[in-house]
Amino acid sequence: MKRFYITTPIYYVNARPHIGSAYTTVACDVLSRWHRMNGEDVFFLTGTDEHGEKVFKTAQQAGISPIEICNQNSARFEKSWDTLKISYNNFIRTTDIKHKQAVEAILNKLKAKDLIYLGEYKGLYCVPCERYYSVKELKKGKCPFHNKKPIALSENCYFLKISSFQDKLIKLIKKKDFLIEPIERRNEVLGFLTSNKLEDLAISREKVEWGIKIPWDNSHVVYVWIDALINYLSGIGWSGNFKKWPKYWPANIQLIGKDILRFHAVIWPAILLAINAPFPKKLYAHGFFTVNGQKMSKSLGNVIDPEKLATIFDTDALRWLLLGVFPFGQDGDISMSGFYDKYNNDLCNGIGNLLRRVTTLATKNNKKFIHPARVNSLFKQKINKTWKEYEENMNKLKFERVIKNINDFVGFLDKYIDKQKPWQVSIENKEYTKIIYNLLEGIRHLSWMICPFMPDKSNDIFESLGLLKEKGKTIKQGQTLFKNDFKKINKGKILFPKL
Ligand code: ME8
Repeated sequence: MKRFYITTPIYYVNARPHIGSAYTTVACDVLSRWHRMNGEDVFFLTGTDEHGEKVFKTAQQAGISPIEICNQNSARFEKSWDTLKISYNNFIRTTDIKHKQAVEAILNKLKAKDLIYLGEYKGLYCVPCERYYSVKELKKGKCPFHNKKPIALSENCYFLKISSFQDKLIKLIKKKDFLIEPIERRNEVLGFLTSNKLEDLAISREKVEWGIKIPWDNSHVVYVWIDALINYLSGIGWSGNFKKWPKYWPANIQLIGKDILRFHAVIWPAILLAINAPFPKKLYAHGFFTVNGQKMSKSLGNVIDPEKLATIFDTDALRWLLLGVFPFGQDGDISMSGFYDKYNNDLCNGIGNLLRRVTTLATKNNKKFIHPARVNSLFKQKINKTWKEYEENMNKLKFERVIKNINDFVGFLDKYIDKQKPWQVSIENKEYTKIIYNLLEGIRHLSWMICPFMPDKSNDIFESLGLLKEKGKTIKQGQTLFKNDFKKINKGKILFPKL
């Protein structure tokens, strides 16, 4: 069976889940469900990043221990992901003992290979980012992401010799053995790697208490980013065997936001090269969104809680809205008015209204619609074409285009009703049965199409078509054309009430 391993970043546990982390996680979930529908053996990993100075400070401010903060906030992430119907296979926490063992094993290996040495670091450190910045990288002396002045740090630390992997990495990216998408992000990484000499990386902190200790020197903890990246291996059960990688490794897709591209496109691959591990097949960095044109931040008070949104729109609809409002991979803007518009257009007046129209026509006189000998060839063409485009777009992570393909298909079905005017045809007439059969078959396909985005609404549609058995099928079985009978149709509930 084909395997598919997909990961989200692990989110900082000192913050609450917000619409940004929900965005990446929902995208991974849609892909996971799509690959499962295709009969693949999917492993979907997400989790929380629990060490470092930020967590320590948050705990101090709250007057509780760091692990208590981690337990509380990590549970919040799990709860939010449950609300959003995230079908993860494992939720990794970097405070898990197994993760610690994996980190220690890698550090010991790097040391044994003489790739680690003790030195002194002088630099500008941004605590919210948990990273050092060079003067060149700052914007007017401030962190480009947090708009805060970094602090000048000088401390002893261990360094990882990553410079020796620079040429190899450039080759791998150029040869597309390590795919970075979209193309702009690949160019960004190649531009960086070809015009800068990689500096050795500081991988420990001396004055930080909350972290995994360097195995041979307990006065240092592992730099939180090195600790965090290793989750992609420990999260699938790897705990230190360098001869046997877990069955799901390498990852098929590592999905991240573009803010953490360099860690995943340079540092993580350098570590993998150093330990001779296979590379993830694809790294995809999506864009960032603003809220009403503004950056989302605690100080502006515009951080959106996905659970609150889910109570307004319902979770399935929210998943659709998040991935449908702007192209994945590009930057965009979200707003409540934009969500309401899309909800009303695509869902309430689109899919919901279509389903109501068709089930109303189909439940007149309790008729059954048994698959006919003659089917509408235009329908056949449209369904096949829609699936073809859908699959291409889905496999390229062009979620908003998939959503457009679906909307377009809904428009086609609506137009078919308007043109055929079944209300002018007698129910007893064979033509009536044929029109409605075509429509029901179209809606059955529609229900499959929305399934990765809106799993429960998809089930509701199958239920009103009297086809609950569809749920147990793979997509290939579901995509067969005009083979189904519709014997127990019911109007069902209103799927998307007007808001
Ligand atoms: O960086 N638009 O965790 P984090 C789109 N722990 N996506 C957004 C977003 C926005 N406005 N805001 C956040 C970390 N994201 C590290 C990762 S991985 C080994 C360690 C998403 O909690 C996006 O996916 O700050 C981004 O990469 C991630 O949240 C950052 O999450």
